Amino acid sequence: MKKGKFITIDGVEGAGKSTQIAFICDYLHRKGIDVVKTREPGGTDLGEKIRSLLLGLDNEGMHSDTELLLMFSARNELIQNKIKPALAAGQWVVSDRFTDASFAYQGGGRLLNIDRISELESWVQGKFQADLTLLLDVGVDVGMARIESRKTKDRIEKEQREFFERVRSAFIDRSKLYPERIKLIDASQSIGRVQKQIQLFIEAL
Ligand code: Z5A
Repeated sequence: MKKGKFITIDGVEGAGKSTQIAFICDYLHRKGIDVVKTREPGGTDLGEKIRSLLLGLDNEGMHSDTELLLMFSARNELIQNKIKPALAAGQWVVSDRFTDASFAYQGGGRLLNIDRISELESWVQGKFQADLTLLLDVGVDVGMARIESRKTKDRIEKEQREFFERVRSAFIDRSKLYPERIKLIDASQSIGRVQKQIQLFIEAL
């Protein structure tokens, strides 16, 4: 069924995901590969509505379980209606964030039970996983400084520094757990150096 490749990119705020996704898509296009770019939460009409609920400041009292369930609801829409059809048609899919973010933000940040997140992962994904995950790792302070000039913070961005330290640690733990799939890249380096490493991983894929 799956003819294309599925690449995800993750990391804390300001790690450079959007910057590097633009590079990846351009690189794949130049190789003659038909690529679909998407993001989480979101990426479908319904998913983008769920994203607004998740990140909107009018939902500040949202329960952590609700947050987790909404992440996986949006993910189900994205997998079933966009990612799987594209991969079956031979396109490559590049997603700005995916399930590792739920383990990092809801598991690490919100301290939700990892087994429950794994249950949802099995339910929504079965054995479906990314072929390659690029984890851009940068210190929380460096990442925050990079996005400092943005005017507004969304509901999750308003969390305390300790929350993002836990998120970062959870991401690193996952890269140790799944070294074949998750490639940890030092994103404190220049944009060009990060690109060079990404290029090597994509070539290998
Ligand atoms: N979330 C969750 O909780 N659970 C889940 O399961 C999922 C998501 C899927 C979505 O936000 C939020 O949802 C996110 C996690 C949560 N919450 N938070 N907080 P998002 O992914 O849409 O947005 P973001 O994480 O806040 O991304 P970002 O702030 O846009 O960061 P970025 O895309 O990684 O960075 P960037 O825009 O590419 O770069 C930021 C700036 O740094 C820009 O000026 C660049 O030019 C500069 N930059 C980039 N790379 C470098 C290097 N290497 N050196 C110097 N400067 C650089």
